[in-house]
Amino acid sequence: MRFASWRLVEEILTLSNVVLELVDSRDPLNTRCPKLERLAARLGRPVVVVINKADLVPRPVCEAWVRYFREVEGLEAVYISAQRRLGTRVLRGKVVEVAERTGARDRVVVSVFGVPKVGKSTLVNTLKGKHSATTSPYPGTPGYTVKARLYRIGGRLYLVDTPGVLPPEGGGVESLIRSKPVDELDNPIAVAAELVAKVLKYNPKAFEVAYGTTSASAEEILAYVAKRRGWVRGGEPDLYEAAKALIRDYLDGRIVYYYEPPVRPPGSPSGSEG
Ligand SMILES: Nc1nc2c(ncn2[C@@H]2O[C@H](COP(=O)(O)OP(=O)(O)OP(=O)(O)O)[C@@H](O)[C@H]2O)c(=O)[nH]1
Ligand SMILES: [Mg+2]
Repeated sequence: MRFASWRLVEEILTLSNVVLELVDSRDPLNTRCPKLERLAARLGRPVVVVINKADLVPRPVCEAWVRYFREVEGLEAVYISAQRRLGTRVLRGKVVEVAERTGARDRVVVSVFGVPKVGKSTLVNTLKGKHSATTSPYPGTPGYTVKARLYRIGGRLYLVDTPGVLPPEGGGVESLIRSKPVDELDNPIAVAAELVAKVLKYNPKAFEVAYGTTSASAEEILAYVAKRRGWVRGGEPDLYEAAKALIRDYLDGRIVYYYEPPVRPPGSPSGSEG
């Protein structure tokens, strides 16, 4: 997996008037990128948290996450479904509003960042639409390693056409499944088991809906997936292939769960919540 170097991230941030940080609506806290947020803050670039895949999560929960980011974390936020093209008008409006507040004049340059598989490419394609073929190279900035181009995406808005792929932070299963291609995971069965446990904690019906099995055992779920897809090795269901398929299904948005935002940022000293 090719992550953007932090030097490149810094260069793109420097060119941007507004920074979009995509997160997965199913688990916003573990798919965000605090290091990007800190770097953008240091460079004085406003971040809009874009809660994507909102089609997978009830709308009131998405709205609660927007309030959480705004009120608890002090970050602008919107929710969208890049895939279904929902919320993109609100997103454009938010970008313009933020850009105006920060004094951007003629051209508003927008960049897209996020950990793997949060939907960056889908959003870039959605924003580019059909009639944004016009590109212009970056304004004369010698020394930039960025070869990316700007796409005009309507009005004064320009998009940096290469999204920044950021390394996942914070550990946990989200980091594991996003740290390398699924085929290169050292132990996909163990990773899938961890993912199954996490998903079932929030949505006991997730695998019934996704696959049609009511089992709550990771091994049984994997065996079920393997049998259903005809993956058998030496007479036994091929759990290894099933594990990789399950992780891919999750990343592709075919396994659904959500949780409510906390009252305070995780790890904050005050209060009793864990
Ligand atoms: N349900 C749902 N799925 C989405 C949405 N946006 C993207 N996806 C799916 O999520 C998966 C990853 O989307 P990409 O656009 O490739 O994500 P990315 O962030 O560019 O991924 P990398 O380039 O690998 O870092 C794909 O299977 C998409 O179809 C969305 O709004 N809703
Ligand atoms: Mg991509």
